[in-house]
Amino acid sequence: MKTLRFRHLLSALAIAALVLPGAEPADAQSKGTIKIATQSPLSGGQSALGEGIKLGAQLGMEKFKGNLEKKGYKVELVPFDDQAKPDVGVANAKNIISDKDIMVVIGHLNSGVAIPSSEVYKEVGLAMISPANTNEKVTDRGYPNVNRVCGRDDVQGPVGGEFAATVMKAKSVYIVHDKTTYGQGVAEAFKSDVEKKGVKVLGFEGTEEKSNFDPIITPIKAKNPDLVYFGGIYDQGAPFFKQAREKGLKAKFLGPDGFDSSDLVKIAGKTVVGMYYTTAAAPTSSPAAKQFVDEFKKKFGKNPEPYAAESYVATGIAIKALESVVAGGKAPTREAVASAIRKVKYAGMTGTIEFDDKGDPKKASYYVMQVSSDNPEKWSENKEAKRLAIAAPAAKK
Ligand code: ABU
Repeated sequence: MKTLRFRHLLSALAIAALVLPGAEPADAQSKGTIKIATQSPLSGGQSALGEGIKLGAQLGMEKFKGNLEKKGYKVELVPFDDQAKPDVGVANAKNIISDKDIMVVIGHLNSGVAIPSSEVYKEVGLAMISPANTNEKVTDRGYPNVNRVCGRDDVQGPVGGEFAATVMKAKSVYIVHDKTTYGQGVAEAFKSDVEKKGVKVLGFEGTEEKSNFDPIITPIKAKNPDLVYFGGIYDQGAPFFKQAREKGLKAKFLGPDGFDSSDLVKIAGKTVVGMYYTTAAAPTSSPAAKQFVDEFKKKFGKNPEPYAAESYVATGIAIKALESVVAGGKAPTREAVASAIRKVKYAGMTGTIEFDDKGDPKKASYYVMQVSSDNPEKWSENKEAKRLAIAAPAAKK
């Protein structure tokens, strides 16, 4: 008799758990873990931008993961440090694909790291959404798992070329690049555009030098160009421009989005105030970004670096795709998530993003910015000189 009463009590408790307010809904039983990885440089000279990518994804995950948790999934972020090195990115990528819970990678910063790492992701159909990689080869391979939320260097180079010729009114330019896939690629795109516009290219050279630029600056000075363009990233370009100005070079300076970091003025100070750079990162001074900036500062105690907002948006896209995959009650697969990402239409702080059939945003924004202060805290106050929305070019054969 006692046993029967005990059984009734257990049944009543089970029913109460299903119907009482505050009881967990049936689909909130644990369904496992979904992980999103980031890959970006968290150490070394480019870690300001790399850490921004990680933190942007972290904030995005905290903001958007609620619906997946309600469905019963534990959602985790797993950050990897690719050190801006292709071999490290590839080694991390092999570890990433062996963790079956990782459904999306948000990364990388460097196109030269993203391209070989995404060959590894492709082996298992693992989706990558890049917040920052601008080299055209990232998406021109036409891989179904590779996407980016930013623009491309075959547009960014000509945007800089047009600005150099028509607004800066340069008649001659000396072009230096860092010999990487990104730096050399964007420098070549810039060069071919300015040549078409009649700007004389007095030199085009690559260097891996990081600290003593004397042997490059002396011949540039002798040629006296109106403009010096550096295709590369601030950790190398900032000391180059600083030394060039200190050695008396009078030319104006221009660079691509690798210069879009507050660390540029931390390294080069007043010598780069007034210089221009092109970028595909949306300025965070816009009203649309205010909430993101406030939340980022509150959580991390510092300003978001450029491309942190794009990383936040990329994470939002990943989670929206994951939600659509698990909506029918099925466990997510990497192939299903990659395919869902291509179909997402996402309205976020950087505008509406829809991918074309090679993984580029159908339309991307490009900006020409001018450094207005040597105070790194004021990086987001740099002056916007030009803004363009341009459709993604077709893949190059
Ligand atoms: N686009 C800025 C970061 C450099 C890169 O794409 O390699």
